[in-house]
Amino acid sequence: MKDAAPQTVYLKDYKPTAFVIGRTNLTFDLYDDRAVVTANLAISRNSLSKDQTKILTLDGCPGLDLQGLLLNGQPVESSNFLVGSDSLEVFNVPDEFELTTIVNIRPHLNTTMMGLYRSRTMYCTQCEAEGFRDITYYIDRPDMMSEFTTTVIANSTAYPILLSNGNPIERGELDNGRHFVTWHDPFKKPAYLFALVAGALSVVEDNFVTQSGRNVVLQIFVEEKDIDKCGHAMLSLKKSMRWDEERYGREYDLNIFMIVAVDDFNMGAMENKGLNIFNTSAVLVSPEVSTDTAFQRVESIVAHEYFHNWSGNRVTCRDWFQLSLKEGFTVYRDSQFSCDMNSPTVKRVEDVSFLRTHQFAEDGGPMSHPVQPESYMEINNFYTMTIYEKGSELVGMYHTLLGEETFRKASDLYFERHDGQAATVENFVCAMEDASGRDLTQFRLWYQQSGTPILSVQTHYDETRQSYQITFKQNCPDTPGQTNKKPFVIPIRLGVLDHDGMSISLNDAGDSEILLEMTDETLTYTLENIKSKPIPSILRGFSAPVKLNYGPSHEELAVLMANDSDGFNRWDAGQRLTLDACMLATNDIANYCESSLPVSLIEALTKLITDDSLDPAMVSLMLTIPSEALLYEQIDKIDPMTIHHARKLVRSEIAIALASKFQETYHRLKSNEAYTPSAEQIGRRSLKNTALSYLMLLDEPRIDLAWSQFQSSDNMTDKSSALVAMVNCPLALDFATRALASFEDQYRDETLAMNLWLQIQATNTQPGALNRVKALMEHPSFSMTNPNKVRSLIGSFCSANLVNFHNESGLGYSFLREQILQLNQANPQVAARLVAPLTQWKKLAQPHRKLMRGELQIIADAPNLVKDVYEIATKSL
Ligand code: B3K
Ligand code: ZN
Repeated sequence: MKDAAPQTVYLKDYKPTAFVIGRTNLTFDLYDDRAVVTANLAISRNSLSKDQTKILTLDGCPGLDLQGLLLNGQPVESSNFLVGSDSLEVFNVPDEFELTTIVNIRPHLNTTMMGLYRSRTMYCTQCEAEGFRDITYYIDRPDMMSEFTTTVIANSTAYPILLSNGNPIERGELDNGRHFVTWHDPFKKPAYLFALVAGALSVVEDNFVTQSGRNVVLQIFVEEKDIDKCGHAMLSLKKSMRWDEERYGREYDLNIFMIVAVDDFNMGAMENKGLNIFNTSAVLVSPEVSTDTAFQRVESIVAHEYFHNWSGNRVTCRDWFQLSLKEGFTVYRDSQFSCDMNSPTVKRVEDVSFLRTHQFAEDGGPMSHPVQPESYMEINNFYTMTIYEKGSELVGMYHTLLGEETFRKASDLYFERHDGQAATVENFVCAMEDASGRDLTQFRLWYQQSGTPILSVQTHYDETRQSYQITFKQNCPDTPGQTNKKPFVIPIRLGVLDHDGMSISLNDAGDSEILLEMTDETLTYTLENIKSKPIPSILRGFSAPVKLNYGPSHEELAVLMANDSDGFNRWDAGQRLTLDACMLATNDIANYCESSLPVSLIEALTKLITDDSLDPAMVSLMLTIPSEALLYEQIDKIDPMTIHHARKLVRSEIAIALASKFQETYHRLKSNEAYTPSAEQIGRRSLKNTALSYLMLLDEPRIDLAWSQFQSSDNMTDKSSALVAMVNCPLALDFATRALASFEDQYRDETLAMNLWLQIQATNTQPGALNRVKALMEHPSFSMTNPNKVRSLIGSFCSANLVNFHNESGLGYSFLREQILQLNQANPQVAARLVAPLTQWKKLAQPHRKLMRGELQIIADAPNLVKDVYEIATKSL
């Protein structure tokens, strides 16, 4: 158990600071085994604060070894300051002064990947959320915006490249083989956006001319071996810069924009001003070692971090309760960008699948929290799908309600009003209100109430009156700390089809789609002059983040799937059909009954796969039935084995029923054209590999196709898809073993490809996965200190190999607990992320429930638990 429970921070306690740091001058003297950090801070009273305290309190951490403290150039007497474990207090300070601190820190011993640390041979930083205090004493909060000048000094042979935020203003040689570079960032920023990099890096350089004609130098720094994997990121960056000018009127502001790729990183990337630091997995790609998914991920993360330059950096957050202000908005911006660069429907489907599977689970679980949380123990635990993905949906709803033009006016207003400020969610809503003239009082509930609203639908057709009524009813389940929720504003995009699939016009103007704004608990919509019972297409484009409770017949779903003019709802109708099939199979298996697929489903899928006019990417998505994790969302007492077998049964039956179609499709889409990550090619590869995965489920699986694809393909998408297909096929064991060995042989030196190799084995659903994972932990390609590898092997096993993780022995759970406790001190953030699968214990059937809870309890009782893990474990019990 913890000695004392960590403190909770509350939104209601927000107060401006008593002092502000107008200017921050930093000097980093880097050595192999230490860094000496000198901070010279120009401090004065904060005019926004009434607090007249004479004590200056700076944030710090136990790792700061204070070597010197000067006030206006004079050493501060020992009676005039106090060093606490995570603070420095200076007494009797005047109203305006300069404070200099000199601290020694030990980056080479820093395994948390927060603050200043080493990744392989380089120095790098990660300061968001509260990592700057691990580097030096500071007022480390986002509303403390300061002008930074940073000098980095290091040995010129080991660290020829010395980077920080802003523009370089001076460089030179020093004694003892050392050199320095000074950087100045003219834009005031909070410390969480500070960055520093030092190392022997190679650079890919390009340039971009902004809409106002300024030239910006673009640089991507990587290790020499990766220099050929930067092209896609550079292209994505230039596209993002142009797109943000065109869609949001946002131009880049410094003369230089840098990206650095590091191997050891807790997340995807970080938007530090002018110096983005990226996980290598989010920047480096090449056709031979990276999948299509990796290419698309790079494009979207590069865009996301770049877009933060306005939504996050120029306008930052007042405090961490406003996190979704920058993250939700930026996710929305990057998803719009990806829609514009690729297929918008495919992107929407992917985003909604992710939201429904993961954010809905979070919202229905013990960590459920509003988009604007009211409290936290550890802010790093709140970089969640609710803050990011649900936050993005909220911005999307403004767009839907206000329309394109007004939404753009509102975002312009927001940026203009708050440029250079630390803003709040409320500021954003006000900008939306002021630009549109709408009252968004009720809309604010989306930020305050947690949980996923349920939208129930009932329809009634009156044949004699020829009228059709749709009644919507909303309610939102209780979530931790919140009961009796008020109704939300729910934008419902609606269309109506006749039984032949033709759109019915909904008003005199002949519109086939309308937008309803639901504000009360119920809403009834009536259509007159309807000749026969129609089929509603509800919540088109997933116009609100709600669960739809509506049970159309299979025939109606089949009509929607084949004819709805809204691509998203066509996909969704197909999902509902396959979901129903999986649920039926689950019941049949649980009751030891024979199970078979509804004929309507087979007919619908046959029609789908034989329609050449459709986008292959969409066909592939529609043939991909709901994941096990999504099925978990539909059930109260989850039995993982039954769900796994039911899903497998449905897939096998689809494979049998459509075998010849899959074969034709596979051969039709095989191609020799040179690889590009274009949406068209990605779509074709996706459908081809979906067909292959079905062909591997036949009684006589097409191992020949998989093997030859594995051997002959020149790109990682096809190679890894073939490998996955063989690894998961019980009859292809020998081939899978040979293929895994040959993969290892070929890509031994390609870190990212080897991570994929680990992941493919971790998600092998065949029995014995835990032992395979344990054996792989001894493999030279695995390392417990690299977050990517932990995620690839341990994370994937526990979150994406559910049938094995949930093995009734409970060994999967105890394995996870061991790994969490091992990482607890070394890397609190990675450890805390791993707890997620165990937090869902209440939804599982016995014995899983009891076993999972038992492991959570062991975690909660463990000595020296970091607050990251403590918060999640205790809140989940
Ligand atoms: N803002 C960072 C995330 C920081 C996470 C800190 N635990 C990356 C992003 O969302 O763009
Ligand atoms: Zn972000």
